[in-house]
Amino acid sequence: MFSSKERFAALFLQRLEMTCGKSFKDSTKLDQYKTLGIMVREYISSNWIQTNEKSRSNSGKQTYYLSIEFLLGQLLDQNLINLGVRDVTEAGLKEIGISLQEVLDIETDAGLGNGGLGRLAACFLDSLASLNLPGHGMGIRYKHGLFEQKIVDGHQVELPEQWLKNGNVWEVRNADQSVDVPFWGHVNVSDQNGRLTFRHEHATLITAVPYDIPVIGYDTGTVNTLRLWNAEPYIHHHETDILSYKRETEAVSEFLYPDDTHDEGKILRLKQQYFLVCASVKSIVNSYRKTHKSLYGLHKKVSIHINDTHPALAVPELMRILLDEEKMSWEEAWHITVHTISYTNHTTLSEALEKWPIHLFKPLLPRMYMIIEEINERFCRSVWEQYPGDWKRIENAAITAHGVVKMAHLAIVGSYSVNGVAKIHSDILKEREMKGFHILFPKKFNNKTNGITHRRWLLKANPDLSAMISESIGERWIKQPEALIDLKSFAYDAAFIEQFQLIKEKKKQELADIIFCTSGVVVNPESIFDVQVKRLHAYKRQLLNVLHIMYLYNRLKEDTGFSIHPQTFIFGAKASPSYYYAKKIIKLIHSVADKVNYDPAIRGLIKVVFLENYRVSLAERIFPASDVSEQISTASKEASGTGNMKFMMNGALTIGTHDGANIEILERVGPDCIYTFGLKAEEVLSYYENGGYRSREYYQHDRRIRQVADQLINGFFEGEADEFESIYDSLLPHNDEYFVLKDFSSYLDAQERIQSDYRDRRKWSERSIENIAHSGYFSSDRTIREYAEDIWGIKPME
Ligand code: 26Q
Repeated sequence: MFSSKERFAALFLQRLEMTCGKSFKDSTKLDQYKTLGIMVREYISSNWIQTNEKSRSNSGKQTYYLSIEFLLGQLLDQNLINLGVRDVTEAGLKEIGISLQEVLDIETDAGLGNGGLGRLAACFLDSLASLNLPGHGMGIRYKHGLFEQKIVDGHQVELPEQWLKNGNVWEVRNADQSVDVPFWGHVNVSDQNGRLTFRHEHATLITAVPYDIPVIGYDTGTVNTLRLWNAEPYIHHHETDILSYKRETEAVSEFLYPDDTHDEGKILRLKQQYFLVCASVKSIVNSYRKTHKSLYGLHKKVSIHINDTHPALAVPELMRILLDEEKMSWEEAWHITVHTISYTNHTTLSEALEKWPIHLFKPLLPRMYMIIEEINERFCRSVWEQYPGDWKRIENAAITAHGVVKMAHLAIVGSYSVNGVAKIHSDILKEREMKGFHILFPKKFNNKTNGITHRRWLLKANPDLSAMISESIGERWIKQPEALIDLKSFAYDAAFIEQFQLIKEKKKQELADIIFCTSGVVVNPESIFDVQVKRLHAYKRQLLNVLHIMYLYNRLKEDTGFSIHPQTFIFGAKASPSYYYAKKIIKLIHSVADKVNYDPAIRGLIKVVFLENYRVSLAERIFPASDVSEQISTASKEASGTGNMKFMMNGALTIGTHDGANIEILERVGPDCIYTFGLKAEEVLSYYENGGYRSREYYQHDRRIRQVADQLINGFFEGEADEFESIYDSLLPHNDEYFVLKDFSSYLDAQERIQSDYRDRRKWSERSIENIAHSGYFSSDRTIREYAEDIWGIKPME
């Protein structure tokens, strides 16, 4: 099908007529996109079947990665690349007058995630398949992914996202593998020949229908599966109010919840979690049963990984199957469960740790609750035996306490492995947040530093740079990203540097065009592109970035002798719809942009841009065009970060705090190739514990801080005098919880170092290339190998 451009073109035209019922001349870009998608599906179908058969054939162990989010982005281009047929496709389409790029641009992002955690899951799928590992994703087929962001007068407005409106060529509905998920009702307990039996009666059933998406490895025959569950009415349902039943059922897979830790206790979110878990565990067990008579050996052939605590109900659900259906003893069932499930923690923010009020939980999931109570009781008893009389220890570690179910405690107790996502994060878990559990189960805890798939974030996003790398060091890096280290010798090669600079300039020009088309702002492609793109959160400190811009503006206005290399500050961020403070920061960025961008006194030396609707496909255009990567979270707060790695891989230099994976980037590139500043995690945590920080002192003693803080409320933003009061209050009356003012001066120093270093373009490029050379470690191939070897015990398929 893809053997030559001529053959491809002929088949494409034929398929187009067959699938769209139109002649080529009447076809739209969407028709062409769908045709190409169908051809790819057909092309991989035998490999997909073969991978499935290999999985079923009883031999090796399988991993199932359960995640409430998979932030896939677009799939067509990546699939063509991984299959090695992109060039022939492009050439074939060109023969018949079609631009491949225009067809690719039609695809809407699959935005089934909020940010880091969801994108990590998507990168992991690519690495699993590319390493030939038997690992599959399981998630929810939300009808609407993360909201679409519009900016109206500087304010964020959310619109429902519609990724399925033109259908989805990648999914296959497998209704014959549907399973039913019970909610509500009650549990009938009876004694049958001396064994207690539990029957969940009068439950409301929802049918989970799987939609399977192929996950195509790079240059391998492996095609794994991402199974997304759709919530549909149970066919034999007999309740009188059928309409409200239908509505409530479909609501379960209707919307992705925005990352909102402030907005607690939504019962629909708990329904989603059990829906994912129950459907996934049942389908895993069903498929295991096809080749095994009993479930006693399940943990030897199956590993279930839970991505944060959102799928932590996998613990009681697997227990339920083993106890109630398989009639195992508690001890047998517990042994299997704890040897099947592993858990990744993605945060130490205590407000983000999931807790479900028992009064909501128990009526919705009565059997789950009973099992959790029993797990808790046995666990507390074992702690008591080890530490008799230590009530405090038991209270702190209990799974249910003070009217809530603590999902992190359930996940730790019910799994054999607990990992953090960067060294510092794993250390903080062990030494602080989860210290009590680390003492009880020291061997469970481990670190797996995050990674990103270099096949999307470099090979796909930056084809020119990729081609240049391959010309210099060969193509080995695509399958073995550590080979990027060979670029080190090119970092000081004049011809290489020159070519690298040309590519960066081209990418910056392309981003400048996007900026102009989407926001109307004209930016100078020769300016420093200084970029902060990530979810909007107080701890990520977009505010620190903005206050620095305001300082530069003031300085340029006041001091005519002061000049800088032109710098363009680019932001992209979605705020959770109910996160008031985060939305104010978006408005502030726009107000600063309005001040700065059109003030003739600034002479175009600084520009501020907010890119609307930040998402995976836009990110792919941003990283290759960046010079400076802003990773400025309050130390200890960002578990890892993964954007930092995407920037690095495209040659941007990091300005960052000693937080998350920034620390490991520093370890690799060395202090000359990264701009670090600010408090260390130890210092931040010690202030939280012992007090001693008074933001007002920094306000009083630093004129630069006083000026920018006052400007938030003194009418500097004309007609918006009250708009930013809450931001001002967060800094002063509320004593600046995230140490923005404390780190301000040190951040300015780092920015000044950037200004002075950027003037020596050759040196700057050397450092960029050093960053790329060291970025191989941050490929998710390395991360997934570590998971496979240390946690899951899975091996590449033949
Ligand atoms: C919670 C309650 C109700 C609704 C939604 C949520 C919710 C949803 C998503 C809470 C948190 C998330 C996402 C968290 C996340 O993305 N964490 C990030 O994970 C990355 C991958 O490990 C890390 O690199 C980041 O540091 C971490 O912030």
